[in-house]
Amino acid sequence: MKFSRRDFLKSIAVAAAMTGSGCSFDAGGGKMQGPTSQQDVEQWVKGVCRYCGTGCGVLSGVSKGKIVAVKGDPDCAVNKGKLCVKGILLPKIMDTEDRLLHPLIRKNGRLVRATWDEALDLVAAKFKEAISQYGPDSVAYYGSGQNYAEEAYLANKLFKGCIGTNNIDGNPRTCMASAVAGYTTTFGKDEPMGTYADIEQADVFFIIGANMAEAHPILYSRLVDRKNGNPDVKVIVVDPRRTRTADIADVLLQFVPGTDLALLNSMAYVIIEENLVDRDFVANHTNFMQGEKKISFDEFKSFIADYAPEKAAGICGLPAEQIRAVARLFAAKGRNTMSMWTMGLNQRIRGTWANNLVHNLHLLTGKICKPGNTPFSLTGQPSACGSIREVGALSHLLPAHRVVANAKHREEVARVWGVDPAKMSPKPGYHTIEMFRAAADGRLKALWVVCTNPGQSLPNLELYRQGMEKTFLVVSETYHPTRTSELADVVLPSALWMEKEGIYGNGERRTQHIAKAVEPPGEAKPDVWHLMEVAKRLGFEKFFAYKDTEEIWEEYRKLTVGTKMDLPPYSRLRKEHGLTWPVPDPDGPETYIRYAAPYDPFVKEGINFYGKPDGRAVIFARPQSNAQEMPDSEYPFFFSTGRILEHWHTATMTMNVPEIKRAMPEMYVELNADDAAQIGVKDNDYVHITSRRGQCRLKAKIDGRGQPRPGMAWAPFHDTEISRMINFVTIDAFDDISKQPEYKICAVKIERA
Ligand SMILES: Nc1nc2c(c(=O)[nH]1)N[C@H]1C(S)=C(S)[C@@H](COP(=O)(O)OP(=O)(O)OC[C@H]3O[C@@H](n4cnc5c(=O)[nH]c(N)nc54)[C@H](O)[C@@H]3O)O[C@H]1N2
Ligand SMILES: Nc1nc2c(c(=O)[nH]1)N[C@H]1C(S)=C(S)[C@@H](COP(=O)(O)OP(=O)(O)OC[C@H]3O[C@@H](n4cnc5c(=O)[nH]c(N)nc54)[C@H](O)[C@@H]3O)O[C@H]1N2
Ligand code: SF4
Ligand SMILES: [Mo]
Repeated sequence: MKFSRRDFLKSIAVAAAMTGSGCSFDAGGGKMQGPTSQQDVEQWVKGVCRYCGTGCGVLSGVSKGKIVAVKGDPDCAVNKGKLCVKGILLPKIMDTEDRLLHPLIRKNGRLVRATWDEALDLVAAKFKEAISQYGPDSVAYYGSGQNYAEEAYLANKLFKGCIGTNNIDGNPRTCMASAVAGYTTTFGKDEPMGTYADIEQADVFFIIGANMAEAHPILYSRLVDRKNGNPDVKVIVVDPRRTRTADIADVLLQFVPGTDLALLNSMAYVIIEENLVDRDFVANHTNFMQGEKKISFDEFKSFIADYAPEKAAGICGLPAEQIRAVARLFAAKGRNTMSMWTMGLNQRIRGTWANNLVHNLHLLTGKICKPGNTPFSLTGQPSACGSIREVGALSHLLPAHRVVANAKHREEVARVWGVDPAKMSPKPGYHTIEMFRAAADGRLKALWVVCTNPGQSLPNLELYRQGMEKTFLVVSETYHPTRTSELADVVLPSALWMEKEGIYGNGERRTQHIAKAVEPPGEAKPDVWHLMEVAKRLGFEKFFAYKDTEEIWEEYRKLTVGTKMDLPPYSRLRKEHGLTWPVPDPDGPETYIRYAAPYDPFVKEGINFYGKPDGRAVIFARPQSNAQEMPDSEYPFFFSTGRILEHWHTATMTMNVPEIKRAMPEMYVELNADDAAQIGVKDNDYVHITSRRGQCRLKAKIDGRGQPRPGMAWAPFHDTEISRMINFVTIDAFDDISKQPEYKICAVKIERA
């Protein structure tokens, strides 16, 4: 199937992949020429897009102290000069009416202007009081995959090293935790072995639970180019909803939500039954396991016997022959296969297992650690990898993929931090849901939220908003009000992207530098400054005496040396256009593929999964298991949630872009046409979506951009209007391994409003 540029533009709704100069696009009727003006640009400053984990390089055009234009960085390997609509329109998020220009403190129930000293003294006093009265575990920090690495690094040092609590978590828990757990259980180390360059080498794409056309548009454009240039390339899309991504699919498996485990096991069944296993690879590089127990290939085979396509077909709602066909495509000898997935697998109570089962298919067929052959988890946020997974800013982690439970790891980190290792707790702190539960039930006395908006983005929101109101809440934000800052006791104004220098690490292990291009407005200050000032007031000044972000980075970099996650020096990152780690020689090359010679500098020959003591990856026996909440007679629909191209999460940034706001002012719910007819709902009618936890009221879209299968409804979570905030409806059940919540499935009823 040939896919034209026109189809591509249509498929991503508004023009994406526009080059920086003189582009135009039609945003819902309002024709706009050249979204940003390049005429008066005095200087182009190098950075990285503020939004998705693709990590497109950008050049920001500065004029009279303002960013007036953004174009794709032609020297960045990720995007080679292309940007999607959100990237191109970045200048519009800088200078907005709702930018927070000075600190706010709650007095007599109202947030009023305060000086920096008043605000910081109050934060320090409240944290001190809680720590001395209730101990270090009565305070917590909730951070973000959109923070610069230096910001997350300092937060980790302050809380884990100085205060002595591991209560630091962040929004990647809602996003990447199952991918982390998947990689670490299967391979012993986090993060993908491949890079985006595999896209240009792959012949078969297995895209499961990812809507790349809307969520990773520039990667999607690379996929479209690969397919257009090579007629033999096949694309398989697995999603219970027909999405824009499915427009280029050769096969769409529009299956029953939550039946991925059955499908993936059934593909493994076919691979074994039809002799598509790479026996040498399996014998030399893998172990089979069921839970903690090592099993034999034959035992695995009898486990998988339950998943014959004829049986899985009934569970998944797919023809058995289609499952067979897809397994054959995946496993075809002599062809390269790349899997990509995102939240459709991760945001599930069996997200970790689902990740394991994708890895299984690559391990069984040996389609791994070779160009174009890789199980590649797409990362959501611009620096969920760089700032959270690598820095170790989750409640169980320490820098460079270390863990708090390991005494040697704690000592190594304490040495570089200059703190007493005895002060560092071996006990993992609160993960996200537990943290906000602790706020709701009073265990948490003070909470600092930085660069994330949990007052809108957490599931089962009613409970957690109450928690945020109860506890002493500090919010570092660029805008006000947001659905979180409105609940705060103190709001600290933050410098935004390119108003501060720092590092992002994207989804392919690429570390990239963002220069400071302009001054922040008003009294806004970088988040590192917030952290250093609070640390000082808590008595930890000597641990935070940095003169710039380079010093912070170089301290952190020491912790990466010799870990096989070696990061490059700042001086190099300033000059170059991103490097994929490990970069063990500070002046040496980046790494294309991990675990395999000749690419990985730590592997002399062949393949070595060195994250595991015996160098072998694990093929796991994991059974199908239902979502936490399944449809029943009272709540008969599957309800799923996600995102659309134009908006970013809680839309604090994108609703500030007039062109985007005009095109997509209000969120909606997608219904299947047959379901809509049955409940008597027409396109654009309003409906109530009700779960056991809450309700929202949304416009119905039938045969719109995405089309759910019968029995399923789907809505984006970008709307800030209380009656349209779908997280009052979603469930807070979470994966017991990764602790990631199940945003992708709950049960609802749908009625005309
Ligand atoms: N435009 C835009 N891009 C973004 C973001 C944004 O806000 N806006 N956010 C970024 C972030 S942080 C993230 S995490 C990524 C997320 O990127 P994606 O995960 O690609 O996006 P989602 O829309 O959350 O969900 C993807 C798909 O999962 C499907 N799905 C639902 N249930 C199931 C299921 O049971 N099985 C399977 N296989 N699929 C299912 C949904 O129908 C949906 O099409 O996007 C990143 N990119
Ligand atoms: N229903 C549903 N809910 C979901 C999901 C879903 O699929 N469905 N997905 C989940 C996922 S994957 C994610 S990643 C989360 C994302 O959820 P959030 O992280 O809560 O959403 P954002 O809108 O990205 O919040 C970032 C905030 O940081 C502010 N900000 C921007 N730049 C800076 C800065 O430099 N410093 C500071 N201090 N603040 C800044 C922005 O204004 C914004 O308010 O949502 C989760 N929630
Ligand atoms: S694809 Fe992602 S990183 Fe690239 S311009 Fe678009 S939002 Fe930015
Ligand atoms: Mo995410």
